[in-house]
Amino acid sequence: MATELKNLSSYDPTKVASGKGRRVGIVYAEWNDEITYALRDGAVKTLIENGVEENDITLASVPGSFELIFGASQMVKSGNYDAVIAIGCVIRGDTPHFDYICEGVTAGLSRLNVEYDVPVIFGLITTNNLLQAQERSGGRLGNKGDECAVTALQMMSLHFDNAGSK
Ligand code: DLZ
Repeated sequence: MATELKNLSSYDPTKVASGKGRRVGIVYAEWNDEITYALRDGAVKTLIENGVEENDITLASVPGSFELIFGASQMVKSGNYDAVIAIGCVIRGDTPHFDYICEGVTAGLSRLNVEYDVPVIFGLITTNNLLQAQERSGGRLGNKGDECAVTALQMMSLHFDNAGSK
């Protein structure tokens, strides 16, 4: 489903696992900080609304989205978190830099998810312009930070059911 058809902040609270007792690390990029701060704040608010203690949320800023890989990696390897949310915003410019950063961050965060036992949530907004980023960071289409928080809550309580129990 395209983001245009889904508000990033809407979710069914009855389907979201409680975050009570969970520890969450949030690493966010300073590049495009108008957007990333709004995403970060949305994630924190939604985690707290769903039971995560404020003291169990750790924030770390990195210069740009490319550094999210190292930041998330350090958080994962620390063993201190049940989930890590990586937040950044890459806006397409006139050079291929956009593609390199997006591909690098996607590959780096994907690798962490495969190699370690802590879910790393992909909170990277990739847009063609600033307006599209604003629409996804608390604007018309909701806040991707909220969506990342809900995803983290779900992934921290991932469990396997027998098909017969459904
Ligand atoms: C260099 C760069 C550019 C052009 N654009 C963005 C962007 O839109 N969003 C973002 O988060 N970071 C950008 N960066 C910075 C890189 O992620 C990285 O911090 C630098 O390449 C490191 O020197």
